[in-house]
Amino acid sequence: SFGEKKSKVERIFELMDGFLKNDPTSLQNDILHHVEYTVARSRFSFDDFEAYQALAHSVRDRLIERWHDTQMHFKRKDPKRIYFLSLEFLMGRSLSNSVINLGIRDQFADALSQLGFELEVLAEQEGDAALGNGGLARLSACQMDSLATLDYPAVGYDYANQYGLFRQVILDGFQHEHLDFWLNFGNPWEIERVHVTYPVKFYGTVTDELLNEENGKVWVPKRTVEAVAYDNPIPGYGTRNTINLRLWAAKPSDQHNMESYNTGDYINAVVERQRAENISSILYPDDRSYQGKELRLKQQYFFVSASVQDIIRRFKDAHSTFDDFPEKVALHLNDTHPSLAIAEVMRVLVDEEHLGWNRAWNIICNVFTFTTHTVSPEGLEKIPVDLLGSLLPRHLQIIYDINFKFVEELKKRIGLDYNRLARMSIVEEGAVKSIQMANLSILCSHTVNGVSRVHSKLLTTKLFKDFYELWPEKFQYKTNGVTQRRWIVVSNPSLCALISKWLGTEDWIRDIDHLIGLREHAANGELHQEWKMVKKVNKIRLAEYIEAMSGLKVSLDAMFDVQTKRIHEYKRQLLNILGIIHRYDCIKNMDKNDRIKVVPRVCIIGGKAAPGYETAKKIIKLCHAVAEKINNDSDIGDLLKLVFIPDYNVSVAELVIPGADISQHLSTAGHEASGTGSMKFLMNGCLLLATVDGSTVEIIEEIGEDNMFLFGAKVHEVSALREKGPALKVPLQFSRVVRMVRDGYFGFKDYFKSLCDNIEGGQDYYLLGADFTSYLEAQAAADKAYVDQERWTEMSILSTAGSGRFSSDRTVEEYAQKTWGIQPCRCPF
Ligand code: GPU
Repeated sequence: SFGEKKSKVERIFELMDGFLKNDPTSLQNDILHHVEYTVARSRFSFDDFEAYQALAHSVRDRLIERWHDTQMHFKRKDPKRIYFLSLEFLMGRSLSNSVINLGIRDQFADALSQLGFELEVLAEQEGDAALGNGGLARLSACQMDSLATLDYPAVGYDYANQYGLFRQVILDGFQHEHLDFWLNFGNPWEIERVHVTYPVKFYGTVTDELLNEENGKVWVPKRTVEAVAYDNPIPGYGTRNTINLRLWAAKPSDQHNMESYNTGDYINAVVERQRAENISSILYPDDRSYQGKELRLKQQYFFVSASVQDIIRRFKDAHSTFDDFPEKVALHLNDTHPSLAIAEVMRVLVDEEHLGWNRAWNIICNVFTFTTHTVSPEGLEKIPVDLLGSLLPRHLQIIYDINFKFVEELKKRIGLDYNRLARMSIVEEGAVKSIQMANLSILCSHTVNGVSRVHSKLLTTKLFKDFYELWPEKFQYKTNGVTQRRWIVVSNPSLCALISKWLGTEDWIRDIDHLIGLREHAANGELHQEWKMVKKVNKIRLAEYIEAMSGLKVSLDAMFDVQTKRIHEYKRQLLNILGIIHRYDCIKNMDKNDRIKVVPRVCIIGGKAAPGYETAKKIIKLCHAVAEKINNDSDIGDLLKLVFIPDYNVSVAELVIPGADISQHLSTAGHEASGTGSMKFLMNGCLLLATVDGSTVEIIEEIGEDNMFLFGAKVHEVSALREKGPALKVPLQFSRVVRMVRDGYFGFKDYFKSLCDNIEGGQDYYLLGADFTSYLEAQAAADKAYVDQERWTEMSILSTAGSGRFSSDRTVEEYAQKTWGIQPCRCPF
């Protein structure tokens, strides 16, 4: 009847007049609703895992509201966006992080307790999202958290791994790799976007016919797979902004290989199409080493191509000319892994948008930025030309063309210095002709970043010296950082509360500069008491975990000494183990009176070895063999224990780091680009025992040498030491502990032989022998400091207080201003 017909919008408002509510009853209703209708269990009977799922879906609903608002806001404001391309994101768990960032942790905890559940217990049900290997991958995750929190209009892109990083299982002290079926039980944190898909093409030929110089060429690909978007909302803290991490999953495409359908071979056609999914099934588990595998290249191109199509589609929705592209788009290459994006954008602009080479090139040079995470030339990706030419023939041509013009230009600038031209060329001639992806990335990016000051120095004086001399203005560095939301607020709630109490504010969670305020209380006896209590709580948590895992009981009075990170020769876990053997040997030879003075230690080591990295695997075995001996020696008791924590990942780190008294960062100087683990320990009031390498150099400036235990050769001393070869003097103590391993004191004599050979007789590339004495001295200094608990506690407080500079908020702020040229775009509440 008249006047009663409502508009669609009115009707919608009538039905949904606002956002989901966060009072206890609403939250409980939502959780039960998801138990019944999403998880499909009876609300009268569901277990912890099902409760977690229902809870996660209730949180997801709230994330989606903010995510929608943020995307709408960005769309309306159309700011310049940062597109963060990374082959690895180590997100870990999402539940606790999400409820904290949404500001509804306590509400959920209360609501759950009335239903008979504990938030912390349910949070343990979640598996880790391990779409990455180590530091590089976790850095991407920390930076996403900071980008969201600081209201930057950012999108992260990667491919969606079906299996994350392998699960490390230890049997008889040996590492075994098991598949991580992390998606088998569903993933409430992702949103499948069946309508956001793009075809990604491979193989085929490029027709010779040149449309004309301006219009580009025609690539006739032979295979197509479909990229389907899976969106992962990343909530900021203290803001409504919730940004997107878009992951692409490979699905069979209709356009793929039509002939096999037509020949009637239906079953084979289906099986072959199904193979498309392999592209996004697995994560390569070897960090820092490049293998030239076709599948890896496919993964890189797959996610890059889908992302570039997505970015260009979004741009074209709002703009009519590509000349505006650099004002709206910053494309970040997180290491060289996504650097095919350069050739892909060029291909789209030239071949599909017909902009002409020069116009396209100008655009390229103004949108790309690049960060490199390595210090070693061997770590740089080189893609064999044959491989690239067969998989992506047009991209290879484009790279050749870019290189041709570059080398011509270079000859004009530097003359015919053929050695230098060869070093700088994107195409490397040699036994295997290949594309030097770092050179391509440097050439095409307007900014090239290192990840610490020392790293940057090594880049400009060694690795990329030639490029630096040509374009000094391109080179910058942004010292890495980690997010205090994950590494204090989520992982160490007691410390979080204590910090807020003493600072009188929670502002440090959003603005880390406040943390420095702890310094003025560093000598306060009352704070000392509370600080020690917090450490104790975290040590108890860790000790319980160790006992549950290995049956080993450890003493809470002992110093918890932790080294957790990927196993690498340069990170020198072996130095740590040899130091432990030395300690054991000393204690064994002490009389009663001296033993009383020994500071008891629980040495904790954890980390994964790349499956094909034999030496790293031997180091893991050695750790177990030594632990077996020490832990079963009743003569030693609580004076020394050694524990290997298996399957170290983000959630294990959240447990281990807050419980550590001291942590070790032992890389041979000049080998760790930055190191970010140390920053997490630092935030948690853990003292550092470290070489003067990577970001430690800057940490020293904040914390002061007196509050850390430093040792070892400095960056500039390393090469001279190496040159000495067999003439290099090593201390007797070193030879003695190596001999114990060689002689089979810990068993497995033959198996460990190569480990010993690697570090003796002039073979000791990572200088374990050369650094051994000063390492032991630093350890002795740590023991001495631990005896004076008040002094130790003060050092611990000063560590946390000085950790502010190592927040990823600072890093991201620097990137935004100096590299990406982006502004915050805050969604109204
Ligand atoms: N890093 Br290259 C990785 O974790 N994986 C890699 O493949 C490469 C570097 C690390 C660096 O080793 C570490 O020093 C740095 O802190 C981290 O990247 C983040 O920049």
